[in-house]
Amino acid sequence: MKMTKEQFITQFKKRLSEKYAMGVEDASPTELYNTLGSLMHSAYSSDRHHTWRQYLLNKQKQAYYFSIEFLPGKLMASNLLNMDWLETVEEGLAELGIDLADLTEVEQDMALGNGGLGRLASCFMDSIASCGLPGNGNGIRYEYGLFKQKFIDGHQVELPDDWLSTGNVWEVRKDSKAVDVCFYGQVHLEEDANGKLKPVYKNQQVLRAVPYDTGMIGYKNNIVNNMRLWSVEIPNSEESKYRSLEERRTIEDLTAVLYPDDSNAKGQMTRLAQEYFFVSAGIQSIVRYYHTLKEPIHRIHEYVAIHINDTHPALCIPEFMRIMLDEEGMSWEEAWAVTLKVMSYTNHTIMAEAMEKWPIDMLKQLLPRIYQIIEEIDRRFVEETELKVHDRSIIDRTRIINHNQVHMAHLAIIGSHSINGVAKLHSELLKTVVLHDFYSLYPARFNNKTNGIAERRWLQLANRPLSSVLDKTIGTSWRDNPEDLQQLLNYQDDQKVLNALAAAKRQNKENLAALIKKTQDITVSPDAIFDVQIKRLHAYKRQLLNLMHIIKCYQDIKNNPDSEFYPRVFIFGAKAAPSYAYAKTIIKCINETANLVNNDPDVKDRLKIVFLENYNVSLAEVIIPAADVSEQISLASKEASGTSNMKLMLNGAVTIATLDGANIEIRDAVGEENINIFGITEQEVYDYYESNTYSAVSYFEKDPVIRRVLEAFIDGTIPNIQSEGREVFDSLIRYNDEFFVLRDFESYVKAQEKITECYKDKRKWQKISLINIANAGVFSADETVKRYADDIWQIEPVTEYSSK
Ligand code: 26V
Repeated sequence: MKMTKEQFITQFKKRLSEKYAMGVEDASPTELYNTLGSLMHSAYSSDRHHTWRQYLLNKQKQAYYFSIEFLPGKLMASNLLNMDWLETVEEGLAELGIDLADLTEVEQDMALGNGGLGRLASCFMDSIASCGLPGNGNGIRYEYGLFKQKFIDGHQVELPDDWLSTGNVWEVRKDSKAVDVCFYGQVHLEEDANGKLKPVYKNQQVLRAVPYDTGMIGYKNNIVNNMRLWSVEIPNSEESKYRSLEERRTIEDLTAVLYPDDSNAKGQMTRLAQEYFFVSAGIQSIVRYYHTLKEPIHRIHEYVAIHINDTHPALCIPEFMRIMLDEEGMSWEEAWAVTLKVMSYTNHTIMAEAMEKWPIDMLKQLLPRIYQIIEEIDRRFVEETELKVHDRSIIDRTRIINHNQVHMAHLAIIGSHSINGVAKLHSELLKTVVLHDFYSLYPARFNNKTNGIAERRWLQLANRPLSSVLDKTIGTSWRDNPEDLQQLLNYQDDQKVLNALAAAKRQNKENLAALIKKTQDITVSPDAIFDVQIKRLHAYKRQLLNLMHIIKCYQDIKNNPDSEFYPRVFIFGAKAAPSYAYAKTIIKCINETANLVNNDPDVKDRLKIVFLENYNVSLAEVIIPAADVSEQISLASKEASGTSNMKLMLNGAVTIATLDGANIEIRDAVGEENINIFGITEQEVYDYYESNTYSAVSYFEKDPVIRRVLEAFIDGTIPNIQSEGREVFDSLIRYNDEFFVLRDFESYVKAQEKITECYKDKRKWQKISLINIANAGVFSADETVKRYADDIWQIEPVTEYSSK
């Protein structure tokens, strides 16, 4: 795909003229963006076709990553990088008087996900292609992505994200690959001519699933995999049934919006229908492809691996069974044997309220045949387990159908050969606590796959100043092999290198400061410590602990205006689920505290609070390179892994963290001295649960600092939070502080004081920052997906590969 600058310029001008009948001078950034996008698209399409042919000819086993969320962000820069076009295009455009950044600016973020789970899926897509692995995404093409967040009077307001309104240059609609997905109706089983039971359906609703494919381009390897997203339509044959606008709207709503609630599954039919819709369409298209290989159906597991990303696609299991039984004519035993070999499942959360369950009636009504199959899986599970265990109560706790509900995690576990958590601690907790019963039944299925991040997006693209220092210091091999960042350790006492790293950080901080000025009209100084907490707003992530520490700092300054206080900018980015009232309350409290602190002359700009609106992937790409401090302060045991912790570390931020999720592995990588650990351990948390001895009010009574901080929430110190301040106060004192914020407050404050002291010692700080960058390579998603490929999917990189 390589070309020269001159070739690019010629082609670009030609394409612009063909597309818009225009010259460069007259074109708008959007027109220029579309021109470049379309040029890129044509250029990688042949590689895409070639990759696909190669997999087909080699009959390679392929993995299909089923995820209800993908969160790629913008694709232009990362596609350019992976195509090895970035420099040529930048230079070529510059020659035409165009800044590439002005073009990428007009691209809309593809935000078809809520947070960690969706972003992980997209990092994996990048890494799978970059490692030359045959793996594809399967999901939903939501017409509206995650809501856009605005603050009005400090409150979060949600606006629709109409991301497709400006078109999408990367996707290709594939009409020929559309399939039908059926809902509702009645079903009964009848014997066919061969004496086999076959389902007979009445009154089904038939919908059309149309795929839109987006190329997932590997890093400089000519591999282009596929992310297939499904969109709903009314089939021609059914047109006459849906006459009224309202009837049509109900159908079209199916793939209209991404559910923005990542804390509790709401019992909505649409959500359940979404889950079945993309699962059924995806599996049908896989089986259809499999038949072109002309291999016998009972060997499908040798060619296909299906991954269930969290429980949302767990219907993969009964749907795959349905096709094997009803369409391929397999016996139950044969069908179950292949299903188990094909399926694998990742758990992403241990929060009980996020465990997905559906009422039996709803499943039965929407998916009568699937429900029959789930019932039979459940019946056989019970029958089999009864023979294995002495204590019958385990069956009650593990079966799929219980208390009128279908437990999706149980379905996913019972139907998969591999079950993994996303960090060492998380995977251990699954085995010992959360899924202990299942672990005792199927110990061999359980394994760990610590999350990873696409280092190309989060360092090479997001942080070019740092990348260029790295190139000059250790050469460029880290770009292919992030573990080579280790070589940086040789320079930890080299003041010239430390200065260069500090200069890169400074440049990124200036860049973020400019963005803060532009978007929030707040002036911040790059001399201050930039302290960053960016993630979904959740009680367990404890943005409140951060806020309480800020209020303490403010009170210290007020009580002693002339005392020394090292300047800090506290930066937040977070969306709250629209229905999550408490999370919204915290947003309001942070915003009002910001208002108070940022405008108080006594503070003399030593303390600033910035809550950036509409946190998303693109904003993260600006914030992360500028961070000095990375806040990873969830209550131990609650954060499955975290991935912003890895991104911030990679960009030289120093972490303040509890021993939770992947923070533990970060500590192991950098050493105790190069991270600031505080707070109770997961064991202590469980001990409190067991002994029931936690008393939040006693901390309020004993600790005058805590008392003073909490009183600020209810005594008018922070204006405009009469009800919100009371709600926070009550959550801690009246309802006994579910996430042990008061328990960890003192040790958090101490850790923060240590950070300030350390930062004042510039050289020491720079060295710690370097050590963090140098050790971040182990968190490359390339390594993570290779482990999935070897241990779970049993897929191999394409062997014989010739470009075209
Ligand atoms: C649940 C639901 C429930 C219904 C409505 C929509 C919805 C969307 C997502 C979820 C589950 C969210 C789980 C999640 O994002 N977990 C995060 O996964 C990251 C990647 O493994 C991990 O780093 C984070 O620690 C974990 O919180």
